[in-house]
Amino acid sequence: MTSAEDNTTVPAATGRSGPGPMSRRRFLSLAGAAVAVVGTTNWGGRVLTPEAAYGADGTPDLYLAGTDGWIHLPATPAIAPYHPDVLAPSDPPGLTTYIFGFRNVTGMTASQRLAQKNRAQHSAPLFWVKQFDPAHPVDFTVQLTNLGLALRPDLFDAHSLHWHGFRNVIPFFDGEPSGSVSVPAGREFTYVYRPRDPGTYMYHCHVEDVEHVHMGMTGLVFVRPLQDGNTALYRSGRYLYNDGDGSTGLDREFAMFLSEVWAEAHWADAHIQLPEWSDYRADFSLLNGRVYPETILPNGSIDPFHPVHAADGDLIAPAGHPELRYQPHSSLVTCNAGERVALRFANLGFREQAMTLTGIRMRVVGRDATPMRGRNGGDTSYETETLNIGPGESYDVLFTAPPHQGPGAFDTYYLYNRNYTRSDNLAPGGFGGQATQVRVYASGVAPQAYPNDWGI
Ligand SMILES: [Cu+2]
Repeated sequence: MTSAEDNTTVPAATGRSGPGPMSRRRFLSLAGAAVAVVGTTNWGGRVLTPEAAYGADGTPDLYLAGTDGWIHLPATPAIAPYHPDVLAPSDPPGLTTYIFGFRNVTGMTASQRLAQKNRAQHSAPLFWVKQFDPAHPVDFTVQLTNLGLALRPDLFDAHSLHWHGFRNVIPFFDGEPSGSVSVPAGREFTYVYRPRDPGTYMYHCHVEDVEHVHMGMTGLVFVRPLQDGNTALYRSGRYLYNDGDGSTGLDREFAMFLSEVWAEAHWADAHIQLPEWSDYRADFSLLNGRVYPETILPNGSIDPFHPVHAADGDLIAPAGHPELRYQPHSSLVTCNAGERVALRFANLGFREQAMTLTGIRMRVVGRDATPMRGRNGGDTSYETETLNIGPGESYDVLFTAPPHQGPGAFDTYYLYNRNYTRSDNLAPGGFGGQATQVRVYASGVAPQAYPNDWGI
């Protein structure tokens, strides 16, 4: 791997700064082994120091806020006194569980932004970036503000952004607080990314990370390949990787983010108690922040770059489901027969999961943001019906929607966790819930405006 020194500027004879000599390590970093090059270099035509980025007052591509809040999980059967939590607000109705989390506050006024304290969502906003293009060098910036924890002002925890698996060259933007910076309550910070490697990642706060990850400061992020736009290899011009042959071309894409809730730990944070993490026992397994069958209810406003919110900046609940205001991501997969559908899986729960798609073979074409190619470039993708996903892992999967059978408007296939206690609502009222449906229509599903968009 590379290190920060690879990107250190060596003053040129003219006095202007310029790239250093082409050492072997530097050559390797340029060859694509590295990502997010941010040092005192003008490689790529732009001088950028951490100090410059820190002081940048330009408009960030994305503006996130870290805070606390409440989400809805099935209230019965209860786990007294932990679930549902008696401290949960009554508006909107149905909230049960205290969380920490992020919100997308891009484009908000200062008063709207500050009003999002105690309005965190789970999972965190899904977003994506384009692979860094040396021909058109533009960095991706994410500003993070820490609004503080409304319910726990005694916990003056900082927050940070950590792209898990992202091959950062320097730690400055890595978000790991002992080797980098984090954002104290009331402050903000701008992260700068130069994404070199396409694929599916996850991001999370890295402060007190077992606690903050479990409390909900987790989401999915992915990097779109430079090959996007090439309609010669695949009709849609959209891909998972720079495959060179169209093998990862896709017509639709859906994020499938796996997380967990141990009710006692969430209750403990709300009630000024200390959870004992060695007692960890997840009560709920979540898919995109919800449990089945709520996973198949509509999306809220989830397009990160065209956010729609209430006048005060609050999230707008999916129609008819006020309890899901802070869980905006649907997991329902909709597609037309014959289309190629990408599922981007990432797991930031603390247990291994086994996601099965019944009746349709999945082809695994990427793992941990790495295309399934051998050393000689050979195809190492494989077909499976079940994905075993460890904590911190991501998988990119493609399937081709089978012909529509009927007689209904759509055929339903189930995508669920094979460990039934984590996938199905076996208990009365519904526990577990890492399950959703794939609905295949004969035709008529419109092109997606953004990932997880139903198109209907
Ligand atoms: Cu945090």
